[in-house]
Amino acid sequence: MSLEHRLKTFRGRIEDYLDSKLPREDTAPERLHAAMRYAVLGGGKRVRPTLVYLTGETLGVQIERLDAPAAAVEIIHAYSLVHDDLPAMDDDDLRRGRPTCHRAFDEATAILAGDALQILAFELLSGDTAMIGNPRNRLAIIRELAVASGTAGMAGGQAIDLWAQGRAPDVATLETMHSLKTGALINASVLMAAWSADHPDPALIDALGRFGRAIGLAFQIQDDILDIEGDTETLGKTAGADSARDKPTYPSVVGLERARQRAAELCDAAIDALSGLGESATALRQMAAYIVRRDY
Ligand code: GRG
Repeated sequence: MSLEHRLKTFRGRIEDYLDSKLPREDTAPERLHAAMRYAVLGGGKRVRPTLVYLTGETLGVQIERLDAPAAAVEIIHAYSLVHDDLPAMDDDDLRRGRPTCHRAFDEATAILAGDALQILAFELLSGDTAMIGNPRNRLAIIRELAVASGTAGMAGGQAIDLWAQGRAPDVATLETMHSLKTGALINASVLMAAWSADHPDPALIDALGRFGRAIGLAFQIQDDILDIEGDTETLGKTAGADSARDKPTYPSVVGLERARQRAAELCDAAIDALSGLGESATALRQMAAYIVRRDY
């Protein structure tokens, strides 16, 4: 099966699952539920759920075990986009080709929708009956997502991002910011799937962690490149927004050519990390290449 076919299949599966788990908009509080559904079901590439499914497939994990982790990471991602777009943060009007959540609803509703989505992710992980039964593994999954979302992950990276506006950080600081803000959730997607296996081998977790960290950083570098080279219609968000806001990006700090090289190096490092996994990891290797070649 080609990577494109897999992406399509997993995208369809996660759309249906998310739809079934999000609170319905005809139940109270209707407006809040409508905003939550708008934020999550409004498109998106579904890269993080796909990584959960692909990693699980590589390890022979039953797909039903992966639905809740895949949904939880996408829900956290959706909440982060809602909050990131708010006037107090990036103040964006366009996301996934439509008005941002606070534009479609209002600011207070968007804040609350983000908060409720964050909680919903952990409600799913703590209550889903199809996930791995072993409580140690389940706790590891919950912890993986919690750490990746908090100050040692996404929120911490966002704090550096806010600090960095109008400054000129060095490459190491920029890589830390990118790895935390974006890489941590991508890495967590891979590791949550690894913890869904019956007996995850520590060496395997280590290898997948190296893979996840490399593609996580590569993903944000490619995002920075697309902010320069992409167009608003294809991206579904405002192209050039980072430079307009005087935000340091990989290309603004090291130049476009070096940014491309670094993304390619990280793709190679990710593929290298999977050397012990043989044929079963072919789709994950293809995914690493997709992440640095994508055009939106
Ligand atoms: C308020 C505690 C607190 C946390 C919020 C706002 C925030 C923390 C973090 C923002 C993190 C963020 C928005 C990172 C950008 C990551 C990124 C590259 C987003 C775009 O991801 P894609 O390309 O988007 O996967 P789609 O739309 O395809 O899902």
